[in-house]
Amino acid sequence: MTLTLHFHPLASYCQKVLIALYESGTSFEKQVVDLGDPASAAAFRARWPVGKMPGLHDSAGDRAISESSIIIEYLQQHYPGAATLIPADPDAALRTRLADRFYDLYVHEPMQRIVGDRLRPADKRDPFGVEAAQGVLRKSYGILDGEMAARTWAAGEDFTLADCAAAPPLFFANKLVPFADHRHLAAYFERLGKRPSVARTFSEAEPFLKFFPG
Ligand SMILES: N[C@@H](CCC(=O)N[C@@H](CS)C(=O)NCC(=O)O)C(=O)O
Repeated sequence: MTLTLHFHPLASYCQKVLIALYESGTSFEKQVVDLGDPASAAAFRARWPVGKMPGLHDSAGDRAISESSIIIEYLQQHYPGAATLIPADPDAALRTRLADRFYDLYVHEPMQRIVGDRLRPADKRDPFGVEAAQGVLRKSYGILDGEMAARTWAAGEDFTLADCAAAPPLFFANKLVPFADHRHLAAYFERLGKRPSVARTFSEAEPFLKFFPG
């Protein structure tokens, strides 16, 4: 059996899955996708026509799995490792999935929108959309700051899927809309940065940070 992650070290949703893999100590192979290279992009799109990274290939059954949260769920179901990233308790699992959705929809998505706008040609920019995305981020920071006043990790006292989802977008979002006086959120982000799985993922992205338009 070989698990292959199709990814790029700078891509934030790929980082989410890398953190889960490192956290669990699951062995896997890496296949870097370069969406700027037509051959690499076409090979990736042949696996997942949506064309968004990451993708996981499991040689057992020749299965291709897409979408970061689903990949992490798949890994937990089929290759449970050192970490339990989705709690066995059904209510705790729902809280974890809710926090995962929150980070994807209300932190990751607006962060990507702001970055995407910076990558557009000057005459195609959307200041109104960027302002709206910045507003979503500020609102999310306020909600998260309140939550993190009483929590160690995103969904409670254990490191879970939700923390894998949180670290990458917070890293980039903080560069675009600083956490400012949201001190509980800032302290949580500092804890995340000290987690070996997160620190490793961020350090592997370091050589590519020059491409981030932040
Ligand atoms: N919902 C997807 C989002 C994946 C995503 O947005 N991936 C970005 C990289 S972080 C991507 O592939 N962007 C390339 C593009 O949109 O063409 C997931 O959770 O995996």
